[in-house]
Amino acid sequence: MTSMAKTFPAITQDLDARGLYDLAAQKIDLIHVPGFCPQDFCADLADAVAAHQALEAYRTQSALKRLGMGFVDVDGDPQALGRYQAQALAATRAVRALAQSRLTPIDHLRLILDEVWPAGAMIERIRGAPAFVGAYRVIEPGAAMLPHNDRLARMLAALPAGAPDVAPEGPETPPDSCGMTGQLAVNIYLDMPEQGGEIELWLRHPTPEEDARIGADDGLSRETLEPPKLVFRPAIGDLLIFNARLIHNVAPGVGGRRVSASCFIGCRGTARPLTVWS
Ligand SMILES: O=C(O)CCC(=O)C(=O)O
Ligand SMILES: [Fe+2]
Repeated sequence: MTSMAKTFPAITQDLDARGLYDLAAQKIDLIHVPGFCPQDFCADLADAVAAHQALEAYRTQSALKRLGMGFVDVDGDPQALGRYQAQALAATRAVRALAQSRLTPIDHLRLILDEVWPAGAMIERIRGAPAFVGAYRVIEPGAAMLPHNDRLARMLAALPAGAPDVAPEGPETPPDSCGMTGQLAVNIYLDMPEQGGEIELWLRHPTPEEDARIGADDGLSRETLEPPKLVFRPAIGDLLIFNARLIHNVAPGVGGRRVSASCFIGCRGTARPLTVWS
C-alpha cells in the first residue's frame, strides 16, 4: 500500500467531526467555511460591536479591543477570575442580544459542534463555573499583535491552586492538566481591512521556553521566529478554525477595521463532549 503524503496546505471546508479531530491531531492545517455568516448580518453585527459602549481594550494586548472578557484577561489574578465567572453568562447573553434574535455566528457554531461531535458539545466549566463564550474583537488598522499560542492549561496554572477543572481523559495526545488533548481557535470574520489582517500560522508548537515566554509576555518577538508556514486571508463572512496550541498571529490591517467573533474549542477525545469558551 502506498502511503499518502499530506498535501500542503491541508485545508478542509467540512465542519465535521473528522475535520475537528484531524485539526487537533495536526493532520490538517485549517478548517475554512466560506460564507458562514451572511454579508448583511456581518455588517450589522460589526457596526453594533464597534459602537458598543462596553467595548474595551484587552488587558494583555491593548492593540485589541473586545466585547466580553476573555479568560486570557484573568492573567493569573484570582480577583479577575471572580469577575470573569460572575460576568460570564450575562456577557454571553449581552453579545447575543446584539443580534436581535437572529442566531449569532457563535451560537450557530455551538449548535453544529453539538450536532457533529460523537459526544456533543457544551460550555467549558472553569473552576466549576460556566465560562464566557463568544468574544468579539475589533483590531484597528496598523495594530500589531504578537505571535502566540493559546493553551487553557497554561492560563489555569498561572492561578493559585483550586479545584481541578475536569478529570483527565483523552486518547490522541497525553491529556494536559485540564484533561484536554487539543485546543482549537474559532474566528468568524465580520469585517476585514482592505489589505492585511491575514492569519499567520507557524504550524508548530512553541518550544517549552517559547511557551513560558508567551505566558509571561503575551507573545514572541517576530524577529526571533522563522517566517510563518501558512498565511491565509479570510473574506468577510468566513469561518476559520485552526489549532490554537500552535504558534499563530494576525498581520496588521491596512485601510480599515478588522472585526471577528471568536471562541475556543477544547477537545478531550471523541468519548467526551467538546467544550467552548472565550
Ligand atoms: O483573529 C484571528 O484571526 C485569530 C486571533 C487569535 O489569536 C485567536 O483566535 O486565537
Ligand atoms: Fe490566539
